[in-house]
Amino acid sequence: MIAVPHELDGAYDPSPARWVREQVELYESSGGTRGTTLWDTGLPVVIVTMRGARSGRIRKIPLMRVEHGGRYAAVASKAGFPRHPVWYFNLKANPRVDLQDGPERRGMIARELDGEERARWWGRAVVAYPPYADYQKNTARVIPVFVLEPEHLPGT
Ligand code: F42
Repeated sequence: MIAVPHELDGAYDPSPARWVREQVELYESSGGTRGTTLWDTGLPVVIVTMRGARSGRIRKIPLMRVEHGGRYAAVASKAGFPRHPVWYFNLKANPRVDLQDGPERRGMIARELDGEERARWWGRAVVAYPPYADYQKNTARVIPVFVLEPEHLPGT
């Protein structure tokens, strides 16, 4: 039998930020049972695995869990930094990602939102993680919002 390589196979470069790298390690090594919340907030996070826009290497980032009907938002807030996080450009270049939500991992396609659809998902994001609203107030950029949709969503 011929093994079909998974699209997101390849060399993994852990984040240079220690707290980010350690959260990814704990989340994945525990099968999505530990390291699944943001510090002491108790609010859930997911892990998004993607391919780097320039290096082609594998990157993994925790994001707040914003789920609705089997789809997820990815909010490129970077705590209200003046510039987009680097991963924003990775998702634009390589929208095929894996999303791990607790023990479940699925292939997803990332699509940046605008207009009414962005506004709807922004509302859901702020409900899930209220500090997003402060991050938007503190930066001149409009914080990008992606929806991550399963490659094969039942009924679509
Ligand atoms: N960040 C958010 O933006 N939103 C969230 O909701 C969020 C939640 C969250 C929860 C828990 C947690 O632990 C972290 C959380 N973060 C959240 C932080 C998030 O995981 C990212 O760490 C953060 O957004 C910063 O992303 P970044 O891509 O800017 O990270 C930098 C520090 C980074 O990793 N840089 C790499 C490096 O080596 O310097 C580059 C990685 C990269 O992707 N390189 C690309 C490539 O091709 O490989 C392109 C390089 C280029 O120059 O174009």
